Amino acid sequence: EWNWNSYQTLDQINTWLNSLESKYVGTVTRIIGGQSYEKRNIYGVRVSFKPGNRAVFLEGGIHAREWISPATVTYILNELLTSTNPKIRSVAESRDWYIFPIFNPDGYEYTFKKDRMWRKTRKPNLACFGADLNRNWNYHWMEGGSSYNPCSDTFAGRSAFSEIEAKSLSQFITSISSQLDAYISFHSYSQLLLIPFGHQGLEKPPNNDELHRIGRVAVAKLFERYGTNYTVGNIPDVIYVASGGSMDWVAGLHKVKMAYTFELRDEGRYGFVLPPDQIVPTGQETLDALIVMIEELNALQ
Ligand code: 0X9
Ligand code: ZN
Repeated sequence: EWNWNSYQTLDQINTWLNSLESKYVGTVTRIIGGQSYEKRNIYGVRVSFKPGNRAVFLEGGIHAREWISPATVTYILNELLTSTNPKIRSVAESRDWYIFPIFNPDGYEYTFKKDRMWRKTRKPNLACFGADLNRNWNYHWMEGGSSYNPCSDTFAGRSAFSEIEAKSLSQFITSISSQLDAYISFHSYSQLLLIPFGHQGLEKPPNNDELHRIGRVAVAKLFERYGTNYTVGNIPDVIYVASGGSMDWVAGLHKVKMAYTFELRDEGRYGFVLPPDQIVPTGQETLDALIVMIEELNALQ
């Protein structure tokens, strides 16, 4: 049964995404953004309330065990479609939305069937399986925080875009890149709002100060709902050096002006195994933050 009181399986999420097209005819289009090693389609939706809007991309589930990510992304998608709150409605209708709850379907399925703590994709490499899908993108690939060891949880793949999930999704993102003003990626856990870039060295986005300012506004708004504390900063400053991430590729190559990564709840008490009764509160506070981010983005142009 579809709800946000429990974590939903890959099939449940894909069935729900598919159902939206006929429920919101003319507004929601189901998209196949890429393919996985085990030949699954990577499904998403485009939500468009009116013609001519520029777009925002929401990415979830690149790391399999971070279940709160797809749950939050589907929560946000549902609110964008159904909320009657005037602020949410006005932000929702100010943008086209490309929303992909699960970038790594093989890994997500594996966490339900075999190993709750699986992180990577599932393609065999020598003695081990999978690459870290957030280390495989072709922007400063393998420049810190990645491993050459196929058995490591941060294995970057044999080369940039060696993994079909990253390769095919990157082609889709390139095809819509001229529409994109924002790319927001959802991970867990640690309660951080991350700003590019993750590789070694000192590269910062050209609008770094603006991204910090908007980030602080967003986490202040997030705090207002339940008192959840977030820290904002460039990746190496608040978490660790990590190269080859999707957000960095979008920001660095396509120069999308707003790029953030949320590390959602919690701070480690439950970690990746966040109790399902925290899905709705996490969704609400994260939506609060997202709405002010897009209001700030809309005020920029
Ligand atoms: O290590 C990661 O990929 C992320 N942390 S997690 O615990 N969810 O695995 C941090 C991502 C940093 N983002 C980029 N390098 N773009
Ligand atoms: Zn992650």
